[in-house]
Amino acid sequence: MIETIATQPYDDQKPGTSGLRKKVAHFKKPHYAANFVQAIFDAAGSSDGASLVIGGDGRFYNREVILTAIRMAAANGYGRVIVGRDGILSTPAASHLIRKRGASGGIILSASHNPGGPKGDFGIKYNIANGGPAPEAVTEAIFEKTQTISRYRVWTETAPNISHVGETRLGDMVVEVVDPVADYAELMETLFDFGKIRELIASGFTLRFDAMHAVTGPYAREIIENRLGAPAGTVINGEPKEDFGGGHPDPNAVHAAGLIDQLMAPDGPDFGAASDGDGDRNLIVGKGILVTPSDSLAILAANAHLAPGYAKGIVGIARSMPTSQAADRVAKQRGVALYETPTGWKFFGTLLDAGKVTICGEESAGTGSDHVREKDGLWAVLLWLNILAERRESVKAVVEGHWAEFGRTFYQRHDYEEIDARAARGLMESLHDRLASMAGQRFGTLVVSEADDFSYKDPIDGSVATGQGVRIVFSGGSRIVYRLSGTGTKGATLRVYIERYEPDPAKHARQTKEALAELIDTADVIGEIKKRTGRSDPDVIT
Ligand code: G16
Repeated sequence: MIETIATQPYDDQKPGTSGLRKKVAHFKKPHYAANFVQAIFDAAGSSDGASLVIGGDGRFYNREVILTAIRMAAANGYGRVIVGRDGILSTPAASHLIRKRGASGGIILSASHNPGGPKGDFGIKYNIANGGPAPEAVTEAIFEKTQTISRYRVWTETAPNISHVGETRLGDMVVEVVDPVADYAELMETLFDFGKIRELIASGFTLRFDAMHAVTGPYAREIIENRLGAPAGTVINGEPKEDFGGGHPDPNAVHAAGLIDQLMAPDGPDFGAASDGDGDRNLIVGKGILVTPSDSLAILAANAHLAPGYAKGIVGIARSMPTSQAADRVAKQRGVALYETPTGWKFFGTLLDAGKVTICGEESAGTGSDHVREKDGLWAVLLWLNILAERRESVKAVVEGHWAEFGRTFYQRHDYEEIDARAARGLMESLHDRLASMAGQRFGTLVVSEADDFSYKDPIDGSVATGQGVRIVFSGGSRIVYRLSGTGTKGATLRVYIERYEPDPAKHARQTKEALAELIDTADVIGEIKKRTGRSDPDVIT
């Protein structure tokens, strides 16, 4: 039976860069999650008989919200929900399921790389029928619905057990519980030469995959250990935990420091990788070398043709604006298009659907292709392994070879976390006010050639996104970009992205910090970071 529950709007349910993210305690406020789910259903339009995919990264509160969402889907006219066993689906696996099963969309419960547990973060994200994150027009419509909501509908009976694969019913709706890994693993086998990678591993190539106690553990064990023959124990921290084992499931130099240390040891493995809370981010590290996400994108784009799924070559590359311009040089040399989009995977969807690009990537450890409509952590790891299996060179040799051919782009992102939101807004406004007078100004040896606030017109659907980050470009092409994160849950996070191109191979071995020293100092001078935030150093450098 359908029950209609009276509720009242919350004024803070505006989705950020990737869905709605808040502290668990915030999500536990009366009707908070249900309001948002109903707003999704109302904004998504007709659900009559449609299929909906539901899953999450297994974090604390995942199961409760999934069971509520199932009961609400039954009361809102869906014909079928497809849910991962125990509520588990990595973000790329959910994207694949939506596409494969022709679902009208999907609800993904995750706060990605943010910490989990009762004191951690939770999140709800809606993906549309192409498998990708809802575009701005849809997230705006969801937000509008949250502002006027007065009731939500829920099926009165409890939801069926989601711990066993199979089909049951809730009212007129079928509840189909699926193995979260099977379809995804099958897709990976169509893209990569598993035989070649198996041979590489059998020849003594050693690797380690850190699943950070997050959702990728079961996927990595099945693919890397069972299907590719890596020895048991290759996947570490492979049990998904509600609080990620107390860790911060963000595969970067700070939170995956243990893995990186292993790879820096002379007797360490040949290849290391990690993924985040919901399995869409990746970290790639070779023996003695950490690969930046921006370099990884460029290298994957330059070598993708070595994997069977991309043997015909790529048609284009898209990167988010703050991602380094290393991929642009690959696109130019290969004669394929390069698109520069705002931060957020949702901006790649139209380009992928229109067949304009094959590979996309972001500095925030995301890379992916047209196989799904999300970034995909394990996909990046498997493409790297396929490339290494073909080239039979070390990661270091591949990276240095790439720099020798295309030049090196030194790159760092500095994050100032949980700063006062007003101070952060003031900093951005001040930059904005000074943009018009910036060109021609000199800072040490650096001369500003252009300064703007990035805006983007989607070449496919014509939609416009403004205020996407302040860019200061210097003659010679070096850049400093300032923007506020759209994924944090406390205060504001200022991100400062710094890059410099170095064509001369004799200078490629320099330390990044050294190569960027003048730009790093200048970033503080122009951004007035210390003065406005009181912080003298970033919390995280990636
Ligand atoms: C999300 C988005 C990415 C974005 C990242 C960082 O990733 O999907 O497209 O690059 O956030 O965004 P921000 O700089 O606004 O914090 P994830 O892995 O958190 O879903």
